[in-house]
Amino acid sequence: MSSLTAPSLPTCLKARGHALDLSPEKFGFLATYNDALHDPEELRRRLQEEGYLYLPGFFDRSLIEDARRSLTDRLSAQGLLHPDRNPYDGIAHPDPARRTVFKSDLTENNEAIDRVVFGPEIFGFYESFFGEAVRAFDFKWLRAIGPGLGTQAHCDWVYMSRGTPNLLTCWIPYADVPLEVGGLMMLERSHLQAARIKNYLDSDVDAYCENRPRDVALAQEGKFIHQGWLSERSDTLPAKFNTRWLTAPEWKMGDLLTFNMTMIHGSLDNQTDCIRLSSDTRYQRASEPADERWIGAKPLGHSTAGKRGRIC
Ligand SMILES: O=C(O)CCC(=O)C(=O)O
Ligand SMILES: [Fe+2]
Repeated sequence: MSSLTAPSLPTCLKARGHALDLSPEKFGFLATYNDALHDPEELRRRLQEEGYLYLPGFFDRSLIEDARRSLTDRLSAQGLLHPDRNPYDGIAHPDPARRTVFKSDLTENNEAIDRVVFGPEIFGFYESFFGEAVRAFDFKWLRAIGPGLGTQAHCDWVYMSRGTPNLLTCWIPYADVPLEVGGLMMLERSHLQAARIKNYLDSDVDAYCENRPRDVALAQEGKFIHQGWLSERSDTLPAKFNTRWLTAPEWKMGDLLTFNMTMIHGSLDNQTDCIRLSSDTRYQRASEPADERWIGAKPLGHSTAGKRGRIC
């Protein structure tokens, strides 16, 4: 395992508007695992130990650049980019009403994105990791995080727990992302403290109480029963879990980060006018059950059809 040399940190990094403690006990950088890329047993061991695998430069950069172009062209066509700037630069439209956050529609019928997230490199990697044929969720999560707040701290399990727990998220940036633009952060070894957040991990954002009128109304409208955040205050979590937030000194196009379902993660706020583009997609053994909300030509997702009622 090797760590990148620490860059000089910006004076202030925020999550959901709150400054993070950047002291070395509370904040640091992800270890890189490229040395074990062709040693699946070692990768499995490290994933178990650390909860994530960070592989800088995993993809050929040109594949990611093509995918980026497909995204910025679509954002531009939707009037969401700065009208006076080159679309490929991904500069947000100055009108705050056009701020983007979650933009999975950009991935529909998008060959350049499919080439990355369903391509031979990524499938080869997961097949080697799992030791057998794998499948991906058909649904693709795409973030186009404009200037402002990043993603709240959460574990992915609460959104996708109806299939195998042996499920991995793959986070891929379609931009070079310096710390001020705000990429993903992992709460170091938080998967080893999963017992502490058992009630949270047992929740399912699409489960509702049939005997609670508020829940029924939300379910019928296809809205979240609860949002699935572990905390709005990422800044408080290193002290609570006695650990650190880890991120990359600068995410680069070509990087891949994969992590397990109980790893606590969130993202930094975006302090610039550049939109941060990234996808998160999911991979598992093809032989194991898959969460029905995320597979098929038109995944149910969190819609009414994806809700599950019970008497509470
Ligand atoms: O990119 C983000 O801000 C959040 C991504 C995320 O939650 C994930 O990859 O599971
Ligand atoms: Fe997530």
